[in-house]
Amino acid sequence: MEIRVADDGGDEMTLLSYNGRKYSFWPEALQSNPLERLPSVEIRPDDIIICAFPKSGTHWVWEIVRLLVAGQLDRDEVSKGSNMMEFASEEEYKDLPSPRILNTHLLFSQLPEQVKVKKPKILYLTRNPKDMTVSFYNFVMKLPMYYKYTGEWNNFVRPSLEGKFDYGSWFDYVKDWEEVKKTTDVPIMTLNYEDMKEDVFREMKKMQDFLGVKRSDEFVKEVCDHCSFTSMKKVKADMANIVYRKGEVGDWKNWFTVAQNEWFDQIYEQKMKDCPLEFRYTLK
Ligand code: PPS
Repeated sequence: MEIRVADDGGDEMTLLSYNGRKYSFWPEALQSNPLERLPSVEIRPDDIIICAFPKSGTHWVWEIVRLLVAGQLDRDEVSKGSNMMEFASEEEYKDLPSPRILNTHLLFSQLPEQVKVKKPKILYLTRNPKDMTVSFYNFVMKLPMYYKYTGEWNNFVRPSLEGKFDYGSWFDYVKDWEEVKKTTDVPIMTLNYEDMKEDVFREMKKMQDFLGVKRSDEFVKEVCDHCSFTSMKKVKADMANIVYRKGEVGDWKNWFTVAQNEWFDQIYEQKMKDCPLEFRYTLK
């Protein structure tokens, strides 16, 4: 169902509501909603699933994993979008060659039921919530045909972090994954955007160990370069100005006012008091 949700200034955005949760809106979903079919989607044991809250660097990790697994730097423009679990059609799921590199912003409990049985490898990615929120705001503003939103940053921050918009609350999302990691026997590796910005080569070596892929250091370095922000912005022409905005740690300082920052720190303390997750908001 198509819904309109207001920010703190009364400006509304269009979203998709399904089973009590909110998703990014796209008109085709009103005809055939892939989310309805998702629980029964067939999973293959060699699937790799990248899970992240929106704007955490999913495109970056997806491209790295795609190239690491392929073992070659092809320049084919495969779109991450057609491998996105909540949007993929039945045909797209079936037609993707193994190993499929799937990606999603859904919770673990929303993934296909076969995930628990087939135990595909999951790469779970996090990013500091201040930069994530800035990235989210800019993304929404760049897609007026879907979100139909023209609100101000000042009116966006609070409702966004309180979970009013698509995919709900970042806090609930990361806390849910922390619980899942404690209980499931599905293999999950946690990645973090700031760690990747600090040393992507180091993080890629960990990724390939987890995925059971062995590539030479030279190749891993080539993938690092191929997947740098500048290179991806150039190559991924279709999404260049929408997804590849700044690619930095700490841009939130250009957006959060002192008051918003104080409010955020207070909310973080309150919501995360039982969850020992820590994030870096700047890199030295
Ligand atoms: S989406 O649409 O939710 O799947 O977006 P997602 O890919 O998760 O996150 C988009 C942000 O990731 C940044 N990005 C990168 N950073 C560093 N290096 C590379 N190669 C890279 N590719 C994407 C992208 O710029 C978005 O962050 P912001 O802060 O908006 O620039």
